Amino acid sequence: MPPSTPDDRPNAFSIFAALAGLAGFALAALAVIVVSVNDGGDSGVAVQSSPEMVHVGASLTEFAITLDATEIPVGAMLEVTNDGSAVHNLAVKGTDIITPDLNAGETAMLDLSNLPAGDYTLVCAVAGHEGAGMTLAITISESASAPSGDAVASGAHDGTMTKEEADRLDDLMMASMNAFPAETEGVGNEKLEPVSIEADGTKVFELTAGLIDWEVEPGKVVEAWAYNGQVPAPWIDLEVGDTARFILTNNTPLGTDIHWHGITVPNDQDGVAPYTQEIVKSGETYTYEFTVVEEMVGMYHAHAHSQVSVPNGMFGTFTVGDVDLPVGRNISGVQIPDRVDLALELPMVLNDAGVIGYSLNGKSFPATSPISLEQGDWALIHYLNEGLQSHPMHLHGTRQLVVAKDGVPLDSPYWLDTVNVAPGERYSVLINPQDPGVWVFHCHILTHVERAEGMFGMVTAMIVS
Ligand SMILES: [Cu+2]
Repeated sequence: MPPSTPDDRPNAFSIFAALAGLAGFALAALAVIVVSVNDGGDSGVAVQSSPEMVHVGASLTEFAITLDATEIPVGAMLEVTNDGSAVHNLAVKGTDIITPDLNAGETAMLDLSNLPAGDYTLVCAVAGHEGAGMTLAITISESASAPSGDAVASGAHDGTMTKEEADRLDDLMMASMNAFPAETEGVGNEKLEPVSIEADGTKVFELTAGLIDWEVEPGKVVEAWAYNGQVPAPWIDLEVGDTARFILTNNTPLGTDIHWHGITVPNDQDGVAPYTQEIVKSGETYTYEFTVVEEMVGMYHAHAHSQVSVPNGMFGTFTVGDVDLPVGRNISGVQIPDRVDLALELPMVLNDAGVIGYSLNGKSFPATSPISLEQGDWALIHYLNEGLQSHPMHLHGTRQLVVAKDGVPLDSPYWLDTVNVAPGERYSVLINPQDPGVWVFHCHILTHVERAEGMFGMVTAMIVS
């Protein structure tokens, strides 16, 4: 290829300029399309707004709508955030202007710019929520001034980032990781002890469902839905042949039931209202009783209104007996000793939604618990996915031997460094770290573990001494 001559350059530049001009035209056309779609008024998401467009903050909770101002200038947008724990939306009554359904923590824009001046009513259109109090009168007027403090967040990560901004983000990332392990209030997964044992040996347990304050990450306290005041719920650990009675008290606002996920129970104990029982209304109690007949790694959670209660914290681990370990066997060239004494058996409950959000055992990094082991220790970890997404769980420094799937011991255990766990699944893995150090242990969907301000969510570390 000949070296470029001064004569070539204008040519190359003019082609570039022409391409850039075309791209600019395409972007402008796209902007027009986006704006015109939004002008239809049927969508509250991802809008382009002119610089002078006024944004008014709106917050949804149980069961109230809170606005920065109820007198709103013509042409404004509402920036709507679900600060509650249930699903909500926001609509202008008598119009088709409505946001999508928002899960806890989600935000959408509601475009009011097509509405002429006048009086309107905002409501949450989720069944029953308007009647419960989610209704608010507003006035749109020519004379209203913009409320101070535009709350629209900006987070540009393009080529315009300054060195100062990059350094600031680097510092935040390092600080977030150096904050591990952080102390927070509350621990989940504590073993559930019987409140009494009947003469015939029946173990009687109490499970009380209710709303609690839960510190999910340092300083971030959410209104969780929980059994016995903890997230995850207490760990139920029985032996094959045990008969257990569970007395459920429902102090949550909605009706509920308990499904024993993966545990073999008679149909009338399956916990699915209205098929196998009546729904347990708020304030009521209900009793389950069954005998566990086989070894299992299971879970328990609400079935009715599960899309609200489970992501918000009503989930727990239920083990029966011990998982059969492949002792004395050779697995892909690795000899497992004849005797394996576990230094640790750890349920790791995965979640990604509701007020708990991306978390391991009810905590978001750096509040997740480190896994402390000594060189050569054996540990058994049960992944239990109570979330709405799959999570590929990746452990640095040692392979994971998958010994059971959904509580069933595998005829052919296998080694992985990343175990993908879909909603409802359980995987039991054996680890035997040999190299000391701090080894991170995290979901490998990177947005489940990092945001611009640093590491969070589904991360912990195995600390081998
Ligand atoms: Cu994930």
